[in-house]
Amino acid sequence: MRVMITGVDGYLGWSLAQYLVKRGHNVGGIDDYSRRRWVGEAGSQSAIPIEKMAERLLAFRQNHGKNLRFYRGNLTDYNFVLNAYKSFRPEAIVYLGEMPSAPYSMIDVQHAVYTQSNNILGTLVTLFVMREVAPICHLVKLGTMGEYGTPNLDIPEGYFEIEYRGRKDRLIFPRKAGSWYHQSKVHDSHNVEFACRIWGLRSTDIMQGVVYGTRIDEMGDDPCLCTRFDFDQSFGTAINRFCAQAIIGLPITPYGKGQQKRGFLPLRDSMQCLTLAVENPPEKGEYRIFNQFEKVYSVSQLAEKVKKVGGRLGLDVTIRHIENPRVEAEEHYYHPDHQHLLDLGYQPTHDMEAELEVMLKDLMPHRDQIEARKEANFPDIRWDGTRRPSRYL
Ligand code: USQ
Repeated sequence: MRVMITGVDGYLGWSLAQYLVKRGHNVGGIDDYSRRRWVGEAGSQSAIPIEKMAERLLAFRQNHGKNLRFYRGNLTDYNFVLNAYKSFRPEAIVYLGEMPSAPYSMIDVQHAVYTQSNNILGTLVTLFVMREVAPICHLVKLGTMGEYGTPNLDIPEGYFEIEYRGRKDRLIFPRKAGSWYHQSKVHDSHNVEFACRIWGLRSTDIMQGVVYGTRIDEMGDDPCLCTRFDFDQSFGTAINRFCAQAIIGLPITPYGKGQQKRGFLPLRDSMQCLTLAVENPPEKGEYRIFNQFEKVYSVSQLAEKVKKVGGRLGLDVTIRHIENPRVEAEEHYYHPDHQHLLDLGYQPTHDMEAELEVMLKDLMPHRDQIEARKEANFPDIRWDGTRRPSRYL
């Protein structure tokens, strides 16, 4: 298939391009390098050095024997996106090109407005372009498990049956997101569902959990093929941050009680699942929702795992709870369904500790790179709009 990846320079996008090309697909990509800029603005850098796009594309061709057709531009620019899709003629679009950080979106009004306009308008433009030039193309849209929040109910995969005052309907399960970023994904979901309903487009909306990991096998040993790895307070996800902390001897930082539960999955599982969605498209007009994660853990359980595996590798790892900079439930019920991808053949990586060992070993040679930006690791962006470093509890 011809698959266009928006956000191809990012953590997931660069990995997915390689995963797909190894499976025989033709891959195109769109990016304007915003992720590099945002992380720079956060005072950080990728722990694993990444090359400029020109070098990445060369290495891609040399290692995978095929070109990645790259289009540099902004996803909210209708004419640019129209021309890119006219030229590439995608059969599937994997839409990863959004600002993905909850803390970044909570900094102030400018960051909240930027996040929502970038994410929501970019998706909206793609929907219009699809209607115009690619109406049968399948949009695999990256949403987030965070759209649901943590309701005191089981979380279905998107839809649920409801009976109210004697009448029944099948509706989209209510959303209760926890940041301006997560809210942007909720708005995206509503727009995508609407476009499928009125224009007959087809889409899979992926409610993905928190991804961790440094590599997928398809990257081989060429350093030009590595994907980025962020560990700052905004762009590093919990486990990735914990591993970076373990490497340079900073205490691992569960926020508050550490009993927050989330669905987690390794990078290699994320690639497997996105590919299953691409290769098994929905019907015309269908809007379907997948909950994409391997297993639910609490933040404290993860901290303990990183400590254990780090200890095996000779690292002296400590865990220190800090004041939670976010407004979120620290103890709650969490039971989301995740059956659709298993039905399509998803084979979860069950061995988290083996994955953590790979990560820590991959990060060890880049200790200096992490050390140089360790100031950016500690959280000071607070959900009440103020900025001050969290205290140790
Ligand atoms: N957390 C800590 N300590 C840390 C970092 C995070 O306790 O040092 C906690 C957070 O308070 C939260 C949980 O770990 O309860 C997850 O935080 P995170 O930063 O790993 O993830 P989050 O902000 O939710 O966002 C990440 C991605 C986002 C994606 C989301 C999936 O950045 O793009 O949408 O994971 S999910 O969490 O399922 O909504």
